[in-house]
Amino acid sequence: MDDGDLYDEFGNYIGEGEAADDESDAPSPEDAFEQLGLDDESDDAADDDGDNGDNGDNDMRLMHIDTGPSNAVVLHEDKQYYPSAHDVYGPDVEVLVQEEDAQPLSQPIIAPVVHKKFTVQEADLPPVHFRRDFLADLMNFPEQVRNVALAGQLHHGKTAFMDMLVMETHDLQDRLDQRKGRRTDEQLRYTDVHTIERKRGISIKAAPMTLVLPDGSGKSQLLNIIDTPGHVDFIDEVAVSLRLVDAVVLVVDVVEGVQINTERVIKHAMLEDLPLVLVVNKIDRLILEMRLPVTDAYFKMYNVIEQVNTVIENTIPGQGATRRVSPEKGNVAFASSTMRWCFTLPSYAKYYVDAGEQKRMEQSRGAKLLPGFGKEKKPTDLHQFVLRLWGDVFYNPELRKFHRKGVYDNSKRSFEHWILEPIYKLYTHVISDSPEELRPKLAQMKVFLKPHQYKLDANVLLQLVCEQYFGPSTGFVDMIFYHTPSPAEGARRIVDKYYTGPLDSTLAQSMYNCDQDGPLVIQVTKMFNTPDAKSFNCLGRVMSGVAKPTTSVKILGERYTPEDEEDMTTATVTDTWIAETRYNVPTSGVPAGNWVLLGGVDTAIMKTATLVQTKLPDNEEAYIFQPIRHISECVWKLAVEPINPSELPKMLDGLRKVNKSYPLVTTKVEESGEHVILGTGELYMDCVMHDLRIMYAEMDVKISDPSTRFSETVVEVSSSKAWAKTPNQKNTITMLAEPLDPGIAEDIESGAVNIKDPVRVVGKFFEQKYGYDLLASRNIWAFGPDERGPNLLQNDTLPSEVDTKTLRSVRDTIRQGFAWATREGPLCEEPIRSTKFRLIDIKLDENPIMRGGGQIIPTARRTCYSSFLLASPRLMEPIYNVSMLGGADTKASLYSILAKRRGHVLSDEPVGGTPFYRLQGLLPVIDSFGFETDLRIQAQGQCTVSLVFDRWSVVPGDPLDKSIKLTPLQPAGALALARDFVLKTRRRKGLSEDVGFGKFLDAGLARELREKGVLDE
Ligand SMILES: Nc1nc2c(ncn2[C@@H]2O[C@H](COP(=O)(O)OP(=O)(O)O)[C@@H](O)[C@H]2O)c(=O)[nH]1
Ligand SMILES: [Mg+2]
Repeated sequence: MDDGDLYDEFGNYIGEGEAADDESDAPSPEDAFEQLGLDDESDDAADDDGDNGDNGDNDMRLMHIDTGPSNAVVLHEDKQYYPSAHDVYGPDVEVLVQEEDAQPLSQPIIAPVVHKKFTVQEADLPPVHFRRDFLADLMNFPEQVRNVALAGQLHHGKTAFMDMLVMETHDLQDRLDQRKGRRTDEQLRYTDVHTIERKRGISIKAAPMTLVLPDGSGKSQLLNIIDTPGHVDFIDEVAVSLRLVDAVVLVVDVVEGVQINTERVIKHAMLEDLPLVLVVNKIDRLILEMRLPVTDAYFKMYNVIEQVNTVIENTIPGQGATRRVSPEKGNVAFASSTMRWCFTLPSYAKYYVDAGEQKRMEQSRGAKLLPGFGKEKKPTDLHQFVLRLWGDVFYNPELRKFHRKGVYDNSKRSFEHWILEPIYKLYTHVISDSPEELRPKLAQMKVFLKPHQYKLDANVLLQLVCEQYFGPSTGFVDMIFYHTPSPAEGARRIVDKYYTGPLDSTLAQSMYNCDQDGPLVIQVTKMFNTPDAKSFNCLGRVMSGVAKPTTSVKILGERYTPEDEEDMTTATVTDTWIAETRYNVPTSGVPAGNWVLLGGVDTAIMKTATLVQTKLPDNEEAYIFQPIRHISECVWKLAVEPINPSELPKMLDGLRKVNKSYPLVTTKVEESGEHVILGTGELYMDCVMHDLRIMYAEMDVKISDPSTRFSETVVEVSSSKAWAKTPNQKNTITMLAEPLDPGIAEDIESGAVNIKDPVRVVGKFFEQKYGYDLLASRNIWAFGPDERGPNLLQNDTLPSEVDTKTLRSVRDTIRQGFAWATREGPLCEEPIRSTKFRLIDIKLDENPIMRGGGQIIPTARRTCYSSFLLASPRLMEPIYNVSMLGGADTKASLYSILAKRRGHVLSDEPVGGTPFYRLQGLLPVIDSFGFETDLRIQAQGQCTVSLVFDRWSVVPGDPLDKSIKLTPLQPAGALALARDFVLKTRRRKGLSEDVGFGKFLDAGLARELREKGVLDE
């Protein structure tokens, strides 16, 4: 070390020995003082001396800013002993000075910035096999676009099917190859992005993607596909997705066949007039897992397809034939999505026909002679060939002829001969042959692999071979394009069915035509949270016009009507993306007929909304699209409460966001101040609570024991007329309550009859279906509590006794009283159901002021209540349909568990071609908590079970019977259940234990009833 290294330019010693000494000795102030004069270079050198350079030393340095003694006179007040924070940290750093420790030690004074991420997202736009600007161009041609949803039962392979399409369009292979260890075999699940979806391996949110895929003729087509969850609890996501599409792609596992959710999806699709195409998935399971012989495999597929057709026929009796799905029609595809292949009869037949002359055929498909249809030289007619590939059509290879009957020993069904056998052979060879044997055979089929690939795992090898053998899913794309309507054709169905405005307006016409140049209308049905869960993006379908960023729009909520504009706000669309689930592609505009993901409009939207441009041409009025008609009902109830009461506003904000994220969830506040969340089932609520606690509110939330919604009903006609006087004693209303005929409540709820239709139409419905007489059917005033409410208000007054004109003047107020009464019944403030209220007499004051709303509404309500209480009121509870699939030895567990929980089994049948059984039963929702876990434990996980809301059923026992003694902590007896439920519900809601006839009955009526002995003292 020479002197230059030992001394700095100021002559200070910076050599090693001294520095080491410095470390051990505390630096004297003078040292520190001197070091302050060091320039950057020596500073670095000092740092280099050792990583554990003395921090105290550093601090000292910062504390001194005086640079040596000076002779200048410094006034006392100008003296600066310490540097200011600004000097030390520079201008860019915000400095907080805190007097006292206000926070607990566990909380950092300056909290680190946390980047929250609750969904898997691509960092950049991933490479794709098409050009993105081409995709954007294609959107302008509705005839080349299709909007479809993948739907079906849980684990039937929808997400896997989507993965297959993603792999065909996205360049992800490199990324997959980099996976190591156990992760190599993991399914991609590209459209499962939410944390819970990844953790639990099921889809819980709908996931849209827009892909450009080639069809059979090599032409590029645009597919907007939405992958929906299959779990029965999340069927609300299916309902909102189906609003955006023009057709449903039903995915069915060929082994399990049609299951409960498959049924519900088919039913919904049929009732909404949605075209349906079928994908029979997991064909590989028949070969590898079930090891079915070729003929049995054919029957199994046939059986599954016919199951679908049976459900279709049962849903729309008499029209099933036109909506049939069948392979020879081309609307059924066969697939094995994990093996990444998919074909339809036309696409498979095309391989043969395209192969042209027989010689090449012989080479490529192993000595199969194509049928000549009579003339040997004539090329095979693809269409005729396809028609003969399904059903009981047999092929004789020697004669090269089709027969209706298998007359020859070796004649097989043509589907087996031409399709199943080659696939079986392919699978068998790949799995059992050595690489040397395999290579020539694969070469015959025009499949060529790299040498190292032959050594791969059988599964991976199979996948590689199948990928080459079957090629891309052009069959699927063709199926979609030939059998589902384009957005332009599909728009008519959507507008006719769901648009509430006049259909002859220019706006409606422009939507019918899917007109890009028309005024902007977007139907938004689904909200997706951003990865940090702070806000939402809204997915909608552009019905007319072009959705562009920075456009101002009017957001019309579900309660908007041109007369009542309260539920309307304006906002500016900040972004219009093409939604790809894991990433969003920004665009300059999305034209009519396509889906758009909108940014910047989420605050005003709760569930669904209609967006229109701020000013419509010719000042036309805008109307909304109807809210979604859901397939399921929310009956599962949970009360929530913040652990720290001061965090209530935070929880409310969280609840608002949960409400946006889950289409069917409802939240409300009970009179007692309890916050209640209603959902469809256990898993649903589990996900809701996860999102509330972890994503949206980030706080601890206490929950009550789970409970259910109840309903109140009557089982007899009121034992005596119930009347009540208005508070001014000038008017009297008299009513009777009675049960509705079975089926009416369901018809009203399903929309089979609509109170908004003309009286004639509504009357005819009740006349024809339920045998109402003409007078009664024309006098139906209202359904309650709302248009779809399962109760009925009927005017049964005699025109000879009541002046019709005065009666008409109070009709609306009586309706309102009726709606109020049916919304909250007298037993425990749960909605009334399946009850008819008949207005049999009314005395009204001459003076209109004396019969105003303030007088009539509460009195009508009280009359409803008293007639209700006099008609043997009963409590109703929701019932789940239990559907289980499992082996023979798991059956007993279901029987025993159901019996313990007031449930029972309805049907028990084997699933053809498999060792499984399918059992169906009923189970009260209130006894279903923990049922699934119970069953899984008993059956050791060998079964799957789905619980879906099925019906309302009367709880045994009289809820008003005071003679029943209920002992705390003991289960109530069978006939005491109703009373038990009513009392518990009342207690929870903070109501008095006594239902209180006195509160609802008019004093005069009560006296009258006591005299008659109808009412106890
Ligand atoms: N054997 C076989 N398994 C499949 C196939 N498609 C999907 N699976 C498996 O079925 C399970 C559920 O698939 P997933 O796509 O998540 O079902 P989803 O609920 O309909 O979305 C996964 O374990 C897949 O590996 C298939 O074609 N063959
Ligand atoms: Mg899925």
